[in-house]
Amino acid sequence: MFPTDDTICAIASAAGQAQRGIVRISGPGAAQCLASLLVEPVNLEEITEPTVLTAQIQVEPFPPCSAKLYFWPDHRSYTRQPSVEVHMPGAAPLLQAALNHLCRQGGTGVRVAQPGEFTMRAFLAGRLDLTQAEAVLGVIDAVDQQELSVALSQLAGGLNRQLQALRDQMIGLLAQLEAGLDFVEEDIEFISPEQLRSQVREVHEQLVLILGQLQNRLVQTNHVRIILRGLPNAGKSSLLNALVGRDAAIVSDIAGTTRDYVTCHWRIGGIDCTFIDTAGVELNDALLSEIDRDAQGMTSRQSEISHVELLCIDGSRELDAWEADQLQIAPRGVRVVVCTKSDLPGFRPLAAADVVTSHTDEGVRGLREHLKVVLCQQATEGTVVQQTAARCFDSLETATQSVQRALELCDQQWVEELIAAELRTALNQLGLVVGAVYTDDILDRIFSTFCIGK
Ligand SMILES: Nc1nc2c(ncn2[C@@H]2O[C@H](COP(=O)(O)OP(=O)(O)OP(=O)(O)O)[C@@H](O)[C@H]2O)c(=O)[nH]1
Ligand SMILES: [Mg+2]
Repeated sequence: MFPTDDTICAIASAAGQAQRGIVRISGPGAAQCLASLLVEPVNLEEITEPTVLTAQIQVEPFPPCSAKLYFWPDHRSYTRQPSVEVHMPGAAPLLQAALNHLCRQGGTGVRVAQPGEFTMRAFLAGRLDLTQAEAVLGVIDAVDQQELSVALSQLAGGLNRQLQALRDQMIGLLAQLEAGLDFVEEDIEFISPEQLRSQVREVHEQLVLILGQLQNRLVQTNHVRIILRGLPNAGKSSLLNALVGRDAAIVSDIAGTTRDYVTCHWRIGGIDCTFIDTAGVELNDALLSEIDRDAQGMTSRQSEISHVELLCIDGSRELDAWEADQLQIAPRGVRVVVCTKSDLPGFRPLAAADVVTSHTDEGVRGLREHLKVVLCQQATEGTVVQQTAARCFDSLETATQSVQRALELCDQQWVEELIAAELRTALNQLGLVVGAVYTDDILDRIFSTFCIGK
């Protein structure tokens, strides 16, 4: 990791022609660097407040020029170190000469900053968390208004506040659980089972929400994975074939036709998708062969890595208990409920479900349009900077799974220790996201993508 006790300087304005350019300095020697630029000496030691000066500066071999000098003499700067910003004429040779001048005459140990080093100092000094540091880059890289608003809101601490509140809640819960474990002999109850369950559920709901936001963000740049799920014979494979307009999967009236999963590429509304047709969900594990069990395992794994779920329900027969259950559970990502076989007598649609018959192209047209809207919505609904979404997805997923396990444990007795362990795992993962726990490797990966001067 880079040292933080020396003085760094860099050109902070973009390359190219501009009327003004900015040179940025941070570290204990910032005031000395500033003094070395001034034509007329100023007693900088007397300045104790963040101050703006207008003065003549000179860097060899150029004649003096006028500059605005922003001087933070103490910790009230971006990096929480003495800092200076020199706003001067934007000519590239002049800015480069200023940098050379500072490294040679700004005092001992002044050097050119590495990419992202100012923001890394801000992070290490506790001014920003890692998600905000990534938002700095998000602001710089934003290509449209939407991306800029997302990055600005993350920079202002949107995601940070959400995560911090969650961490506080989990730390509080953990403290109560651990106190209970310490005084287990005395039979003191620090938190009732009902309170515990309700708080763990709250944490879980929040995590699922944030995970959904990250997933949405990833959809924008990655291939979208759409999974078809449902009971055997629900019409999943038929629906896939009808949607893509070819026989991608085998269809038959024998329940259990699809065993391995089938993937099929498709492009809709300018977005690349992969459909994943899965083996119908089998509920009685005891009756399954080994191959069927493997197929069920694959369905679950595919489900975990998909962005959109098409939950297929055969509308020509009564709603099954598993289907009713699924409709009650909040989906991991986006879910579209589809009632199949609308051409059959006795078909009864579910409220708010798409109605299809896979026997005609017309029968799936509505669903195709709906999918297009859902995917386009996703592509514009990002609430998290792309880099953060990519870095934090795994951590947040692990945290969510741990809290989910903790929630399941809440229904059992004498498991406080196990619940505490799950919460600790989740906390640790959230710590990685905000940077409460970090490694040099993580910092390197994040800050090396910055440009110099930021
Ligand atoms: N009438 C009618 N029959 C359909 C429709 N969709 C599927 N079927 C029939 O339902 C049966 C099961 O269809 P599949 O598409 O193989 O069902 P699946 O959900 O993939 O089944 P598994 O792979 O076993 O899980 C077949 O006989 C299909 O012809 C539909 O829209 N209308
Ligand atoms: Mg099938």
